[in-house]
Amino acid sequence: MTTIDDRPVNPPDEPEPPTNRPPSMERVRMWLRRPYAKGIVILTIIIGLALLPLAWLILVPMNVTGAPASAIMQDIETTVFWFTIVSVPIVAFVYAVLVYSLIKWRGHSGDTIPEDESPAIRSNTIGVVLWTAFTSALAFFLVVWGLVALAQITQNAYGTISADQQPGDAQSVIVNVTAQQWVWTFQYPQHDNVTTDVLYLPKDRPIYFNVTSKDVIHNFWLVELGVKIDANPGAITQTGVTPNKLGTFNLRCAELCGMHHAYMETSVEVLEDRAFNSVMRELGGGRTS
Ligand SMILES: [Cu+2]
Repeated sequence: MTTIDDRPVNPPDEPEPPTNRPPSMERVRMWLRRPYAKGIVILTIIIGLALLPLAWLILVPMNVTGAPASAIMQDIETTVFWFTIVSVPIVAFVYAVLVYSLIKWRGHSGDTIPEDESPAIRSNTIGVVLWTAFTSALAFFLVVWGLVALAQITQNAYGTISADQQPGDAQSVIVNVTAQQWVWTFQYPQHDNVTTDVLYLPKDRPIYFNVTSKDVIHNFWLVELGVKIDANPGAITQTGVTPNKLGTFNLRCAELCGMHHAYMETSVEVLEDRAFNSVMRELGGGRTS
C-alpha cells in the first residue's frame, strides 16, 4: 500500500503537470452561464430594488410622533437609514437564492437526486476573494460608521461628563429623574425642587438628567429625543440632550420592571424658554440659579 510519503516528488524545475481544470476566471464565466445563475442575479436585482424603499419606510414609524426632536435622534435616524441601504444587497441575494430554490428546485416524490454539476464556485479563488472582500468592506463600513455615530451621540448626550463637572451655566437645566413601579417623577433643583410627573423641557437648552430608581431597574427612554439610559436603584446614571423641536413627545420605561411596565409612560413637553419658566413658576418654583 502507498502512503503519502511514498509518492514520487517532482524535481523542482519540472513544470506542474497539466490538469483539465479551467482557470479561475473561466470557471466564473462558466458559473455565470448556468441558467440558474442568471435567474438568481435577476431575482437579486428585482428584490433589491423592491427592498430599497424600506429604508424610507422604516423612518415613517420613527417619525410618526414627531421625531427627530434632537440632534441625537437625527444621528440615530441617519444611521438606521444607511445601515438599511447597505444591508439590502446581501438580503436581496439571500432571498433570491431562497426564492429561486423554492420555485425551481422543489422536490417531488420519486425524483432522483441530480448529479452534481462541476465546476463548483466554492473552490474558485476569484469568486471567494470577491465575495470575502465585498462582505468585509460592508462590515468595515458598518463598524466605522457605528463607532463614529456612537462617539457623536455620546458627546451630544454629555454622558461622559460627571455631575460635578457638568456646566452649571444659566443656560443648562438639571432634572433629577426618579423611576419607581410604575411612575416617573421629575425634580428641578434649579427651580426650588419643583416636582412633576410630566417632563417639561425648554427648547434649545442643554438638559442634564440624573437618573435613579427607588425599587427595581427601569430604563429612562425619551423616544423622539433619542435618549435611553438605565435607572438603577442605589446609583445615579447621567445623560443629557438638547431638544430642538417644540411639541409633546413620549417617555417610556424600556426595561421590563413588573406587572404594569407597559403602562409606565408619561409625556414630554418641549416648550419655549418663557413658557417653561412660567410653568415652573405656576408649580411654585422660582428660578434659584
Ligand atoms: Cu419600569
